[in-house]
Amino acid sequence: MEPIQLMEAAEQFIRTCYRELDKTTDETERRVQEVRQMIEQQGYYEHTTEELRHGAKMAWRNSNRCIGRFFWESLLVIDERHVETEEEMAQAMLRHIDFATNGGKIRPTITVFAPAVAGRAPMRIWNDQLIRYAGYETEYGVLGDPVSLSLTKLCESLGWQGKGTNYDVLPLVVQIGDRTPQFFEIPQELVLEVPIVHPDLPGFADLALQWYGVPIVSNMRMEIGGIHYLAAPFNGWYMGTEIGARNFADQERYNMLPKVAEVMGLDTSREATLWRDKALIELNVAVLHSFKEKGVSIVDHHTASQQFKRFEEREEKCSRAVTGDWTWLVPPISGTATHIFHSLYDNTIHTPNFFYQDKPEL
Ligand code: HEM
Ligand code: NRG
Repeated sequence: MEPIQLMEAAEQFIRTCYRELDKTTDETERRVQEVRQMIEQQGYYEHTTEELRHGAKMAWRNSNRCIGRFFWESLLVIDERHVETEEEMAQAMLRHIDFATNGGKIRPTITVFAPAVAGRAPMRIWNDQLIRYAGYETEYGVLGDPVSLSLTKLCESLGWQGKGTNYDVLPLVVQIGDRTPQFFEIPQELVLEVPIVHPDLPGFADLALQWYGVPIVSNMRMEIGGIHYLAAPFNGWYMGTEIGARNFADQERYNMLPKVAEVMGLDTSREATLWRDKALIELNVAVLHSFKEKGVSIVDHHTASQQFKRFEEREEKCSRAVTGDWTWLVPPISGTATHIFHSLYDNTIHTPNFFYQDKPEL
């Protein structure tokens, strides 16, 4: 970013941030001057711990596709900007997993590594999420999660070898600058997993489905005040439909609807029996039931929609316009049963925010 644009973005962020934090005009102006000086002298500036903390919360608050934003103020921010090596990066990511998992009572958390600035080697995470299942191409079709085929191949090229089950947790893969990426196995005891059972259909357990407890998105770029954090993994807890209506159900993922229909004894000879819909619902019942039973935080899509409604109301009270992406906010099942389907959302992108970024390169 050009110094002028950076200065503009920085100033805008500092002013909004300091206003929200009830800082005096004096303190705000002093900080703006200081930031201006840093940018002039070295081409970038550093966020204070407080700016980073609040900036990350604002980034979540501005995430138009996220239905979980009611909780934005409770985000826990772990500042790991001092980390320098691949080994230290991996250690910090393991600490994140442990802290956020919290024995099942999931804590919404973000770990922030050093941002990309001129003259410093960028820190990158190759994983889409810190915990995800490997996917292997076999002569009988894909084993595991098809979404992970390319990362799994890369891991294998680096010397990693999975067990070859449907649920092999991939290692953490990190890269600094143009060095070769390094992989680090995640100790099993850090990975909380949930076997999927159904409250009143015993046949469900035979499908041997399981999922990990904590979704920790690690491929997005967090932008605060013109500073780009390329490695800033964050997590909340799952909404049940992410697993039950997408990860297990999508044909390009685990594609379980036909098998679920089978254990349910449904008539799959015609689409009009709505066997897919019936299977989808019971699969989602099973996911919510299993997480609850194991004491792992999860939210159903009706409750999440109600929480999102309260988020909209609270933002309005604070005189902030809510932005949202309708196409993502509407849950993938029973959308019309939520208020979101019947609402209109302004999809303007404000910063701070999270953005997609190009995958790292070898
Ligand atoms: C997207 C729920 C916490 C940032 C989503 C989606 C859901 C969701 C259902 C759509 C995902 C999809 O369809 O693949 C929740 C719940 C949370 C939570 C229940 C519980 C606390 C967070 C946190 C952050 C965050 C802590 C960041 C600090 C985002 C972003 C997206 C998103 C950036 C869009 C991802 C993309 O474009 O691929 N969230 N979320 N969410 N969420 Fe949240
Ligand atoms: N759909 C993805 C996860 C995306 C983010 N979802 C959250 N984020 N709940 C999946 O693995 O199914 N979060 O930060 O809690």
